[in-house]
Amino acid sequence: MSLLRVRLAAAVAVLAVAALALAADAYNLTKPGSVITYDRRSLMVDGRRELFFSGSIHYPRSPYHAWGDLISRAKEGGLNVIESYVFWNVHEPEMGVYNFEGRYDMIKFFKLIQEHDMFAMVRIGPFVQAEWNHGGLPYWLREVPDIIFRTDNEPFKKLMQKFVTLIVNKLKDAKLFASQGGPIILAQIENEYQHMEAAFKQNGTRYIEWAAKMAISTGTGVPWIMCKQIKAPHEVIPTCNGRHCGDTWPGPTDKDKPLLWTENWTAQYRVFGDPPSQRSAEDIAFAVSRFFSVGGTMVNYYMYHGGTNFGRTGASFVMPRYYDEAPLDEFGMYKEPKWGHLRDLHQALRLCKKALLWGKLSTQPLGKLYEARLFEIPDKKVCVAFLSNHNTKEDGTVTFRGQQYFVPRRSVSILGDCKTVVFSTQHVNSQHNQRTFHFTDQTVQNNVWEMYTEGDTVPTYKLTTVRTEQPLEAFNMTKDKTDYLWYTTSFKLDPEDLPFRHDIVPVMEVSSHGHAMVLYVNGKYVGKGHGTKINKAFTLENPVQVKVGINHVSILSSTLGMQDSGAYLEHRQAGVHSITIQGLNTGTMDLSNNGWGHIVGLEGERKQAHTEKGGDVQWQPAVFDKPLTWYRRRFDMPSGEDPVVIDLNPMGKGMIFVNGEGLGRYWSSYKHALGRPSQYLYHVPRCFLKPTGNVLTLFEEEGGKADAIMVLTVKRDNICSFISEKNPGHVRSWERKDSQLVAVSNDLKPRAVLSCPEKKTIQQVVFASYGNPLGICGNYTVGNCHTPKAKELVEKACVGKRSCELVVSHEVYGGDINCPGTTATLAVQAKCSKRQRTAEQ
Ligand SMILES: *[C@@H]1O[C@H](CO)[C@@H](O)[C@H](O)[C@H]1NC(C)=O
Ligand SMILES: *[C@@H]1O[C@H](CO)[C@@H](O)[C@H](O)[C@H]1NC(C)=O
Ligand SMILES: *[C@@H]1O[C@H](CO)[C@@H](O)[C@H](O)[C@H]1NC(C)=O
Ligand SMILES: *[C@@H]1O[C@H](CO)[C@@H](O)[C@H](O)[C@H]1NC(C)=O
Ligand SMILES: CC(=O)N[C@H]1CO[C@H](CO)[C@@H](O)[C@@H]1O
Repeated sequence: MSLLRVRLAAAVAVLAVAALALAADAYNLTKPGSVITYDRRSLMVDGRRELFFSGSIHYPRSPYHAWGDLISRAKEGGLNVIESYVFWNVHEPEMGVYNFEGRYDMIKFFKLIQEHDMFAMVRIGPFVQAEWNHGGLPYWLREVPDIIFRTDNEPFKKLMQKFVTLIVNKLKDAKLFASQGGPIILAQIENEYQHMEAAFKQNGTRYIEWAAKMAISTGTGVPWIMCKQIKAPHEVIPTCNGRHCGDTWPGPTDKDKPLLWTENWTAQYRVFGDPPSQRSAEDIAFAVSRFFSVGGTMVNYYMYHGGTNFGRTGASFVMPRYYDEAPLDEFGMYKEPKWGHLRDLHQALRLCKKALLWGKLSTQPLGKLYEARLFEIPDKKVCVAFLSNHNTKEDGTVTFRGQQYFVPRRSVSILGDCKTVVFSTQHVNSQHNQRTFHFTDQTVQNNVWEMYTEGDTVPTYKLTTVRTEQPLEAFNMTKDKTDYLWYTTSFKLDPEDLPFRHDIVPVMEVSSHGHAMVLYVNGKYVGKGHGTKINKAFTLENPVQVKVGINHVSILSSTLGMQDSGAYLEHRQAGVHSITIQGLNTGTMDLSNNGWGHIVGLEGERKQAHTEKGGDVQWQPAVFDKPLTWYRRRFDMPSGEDPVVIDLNPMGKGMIFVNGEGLGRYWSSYKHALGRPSQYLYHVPRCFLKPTGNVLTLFEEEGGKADAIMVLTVKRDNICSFISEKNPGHVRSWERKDSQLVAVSNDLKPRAVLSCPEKKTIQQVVFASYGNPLGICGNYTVGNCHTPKAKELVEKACVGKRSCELVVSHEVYGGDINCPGTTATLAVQAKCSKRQRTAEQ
């Protein structure tokens, strides 16, 4: 018996794819130019040493309306440098076609940094990784004949040089380099090349040397750096990326180069499938203190503000929400205590700047796992000491210069004059806050949905134009214009092919290089499957109802961004590659060479269904839970100024748009190990919204109850303080008295400062206890020691004010007579809100 297949003519058709400076040390950045030099000790601006506290903020990850606030909040957090990568694929989407508008207006971003009197670092790459689509490389580079990315390859080097030169010239035209009076003091070429060099061997070495010379030849007048590149060419400064550069990195081998830390991860970026990520304020402060204690003079927080991977800009599997755990969260709100604790650290280090930049470094072991590192200018009596405890489980006490110090587990204490503790990484004096999401009326008002479904008429082979014997590679087909590619084939079955027993159902097995797919047989939804960030390839196995005669297979394959790391990025593959049907009477049928038809993109994409006007599609009253369906509704902007998010918990997987702007890919059906979607709240910047009639559009692949989607607002109105009287007090500066440096402060008691978000005041003190309270911000409880008048005193000092300061001391609150001699902690939770309007208003 022979199996009759409809052998489809394989014809490849040509596819026409539519195609700071803080007051005292302010530099005058408007003067003709500054010279940036360096030695082992530090970078220097016009010969003057400086400490650099830098934060990464990537301009395309926030609307430009938000840049000014982000930069000023970074400055308020004690930073004097802002860093950004440059993103080649958004600036040159087609070869020779450039875009520097809106979120991509790099020049405007660096000018804003200058207006804030801060320095800047530009990391041009142009390969940047950055969890950004294709690591920043444009798709079209893959189609350049004989190209191999990031190695000694002429086509790549030629295009890389052209782009780097273009960017440098644009920055020069705007006079943005320090040498021209601009803010940019450092520029980066390539990115974490070290492990690529191992893959490309001598070609890699030749390439990285070429890259350094090429960068220098652009003549920026500022030093160039290479991060994570131990054997960097002599012309550039190698820098460290990591979590603990103070303990894991000995510094550049060239002894005339400073210790610069370009990426100190403030958390971990997340991909779909990842559980929440954390890195505590205490741990970051510990690592940064260690770095400065070994002679580091610049740290860059990666990220200081992450923002959003809007539309299709994220790398494979990376969620739209980027480094939400950074000191400024996805919405640009202060994440406390991270933001405040690092601000306090910067202030403490700056207070000790003289010793740090000009003092002589020495170390003193203080016992196993305890160490003192000090910088001292003896004749001037300028000194700073870092006392560290590397024991992760035990607090301890050390004796340093005849005095005893309590050093909590895994901490660094900074002694500003080698005597007075001005900062301890484990003692957080800054306030805490709690983020909450609030239901808005806009969720229920006008909750009327329309739909346009593609799932009822999935394409079959007949409708396709691009036909080959085997399924085609997906990135090659979609050319980064869409995530979606249809694969279709048809085959014929005779009655004797079908299983004789009715309880045997044939199984279809579809294998893909990634990233996800939805399978239809004979126009009916069969199932879905997906890979993961680590294992992008996957196989979908599903029982299928086949019939005698011609059967049609339609597979919608999707990708979630192009990979952003590793060698040979230009060869990465996605999409369906093989398919079989098992359990037929006649054995396994292999359809991999059966003749395949392809359609790039969705019908709704071609018809612009995502736009505010709704495109050329026939919108109809919605029926929910349908796969491959576009849904949309209108909603008004929630009142007030709190950030707005859309809760997509009820949905499966797809894309979300508001007024035609892509907010990113969503994937609520992919649950992480704790049983929750990695991200279900999607940021809608207020500048994307109009007061009324905003259009929310989704393309849903799997089905979901769109009418249960909620419009929410975001607040950080619960502010808290949790400070022990043992914490270091607040030192404002040093003064010389009888040739001794003494701390200038009202007194050296720790202080709690509670401060509401802009335009809000403290309306209520929800909790206050002076004693041994327990819990976390949002849920404190009274311990067994408690002074009765704490709440009343806090209310008196705080209610009705935007911010208030509370001294943490027995002298203020008294003691609990039942707990003599205990060290007390002040815990306060307060609620901020806008002042109540009066009845007449
Ligand atoms: C900065 O330098 C420019 C040019 O040298 C000069 O005109 C200006 O007065 C300076 N500004 C300050 C604040 O020193
Ligand atoms: C180095 O480049 C040459 C061509 O320029 C190529 O033949 C060789 O395979 C490359 N070696 C590696 C390790 O990439
Ligand atoms: C991508 O397409 C090019 C021709 O455009 C072809 O040479 C190459 O082999 C294709 N790559 C894959 C992985 O199919
Ligand atoms: C609040 O904290 C107490 C213990 O301090 C704990 O038992 C309780 O579950 C917490 N409640 C919430 C809502 O987190
Ligand atoms: C040098 C260093 O600390 N590298 C770490 C960076 O973070 C990743 C992910 O958390 C770790 O795997 C590395 O070890």
